[in-house]
Amino acid sequence: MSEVLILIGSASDRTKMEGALTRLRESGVSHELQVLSAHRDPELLDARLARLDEDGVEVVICAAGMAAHLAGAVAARSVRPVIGVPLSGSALSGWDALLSTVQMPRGVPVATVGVDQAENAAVLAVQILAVRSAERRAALLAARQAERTRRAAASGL
Ligand code: AIR
Repeated sequence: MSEVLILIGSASDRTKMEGALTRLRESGVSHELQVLSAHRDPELLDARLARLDEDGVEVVICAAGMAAHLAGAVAARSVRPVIGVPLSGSALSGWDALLSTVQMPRGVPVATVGVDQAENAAVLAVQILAVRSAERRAALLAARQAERTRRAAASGL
C-alpha cells in the first residue's frame, strides 16, 4: 500500500529525488520509488500502472530528464493526479525535460513543478492527499509556519 508512487526515468535520477523522499517520510505518507523509463521499459510501465488500484496509489510523481515523456505516458493511462518533475543534467540544462513534461495536450494534464524541484512535487502530493484530511492540512500549515520562523531567525528578524 503506497499512497504516492514515485517513478524515475533512470537510476541516475535517484539523487535528485532525495528531497521528495524526505518530505514524504516526514509527512507520514506511504510511498515507493521505482525506476521505469517510458522509452526503455514501456511494457514494464504498463504492467506497473495496471496495479495502481490494488496498491492503493492516489498520486503519481514522475521525474525524468531529457525527452521526459514519463509523466505524460502515465497521465495518458491513468486519471490519478500526475505530478511531473523535469530534471536537469542534459546538454540543454533541463529545458528539454521541462517542455516535454509541461506541454501536455488539452484533457491530459501533468501538474509540472520547476526543474529539479522534487521537494515541491512531494508537497503538492501531500496537499492533494490533505484535501480529505484535516489532520494533514494542519500538519502542512504547521510545517509552513515552522519554515517561516526558521527563515526569520536566520535573517535575524
Ligand atoms: N530518460 C530515460 N528514459 C527516458 C528518458 N527521458 C532520462 C532519464 C535520465 C536521462 O534520460 O530520466 O534523466 C539519462 O538517463 P541515463 O540512464 O542514460 O543516465
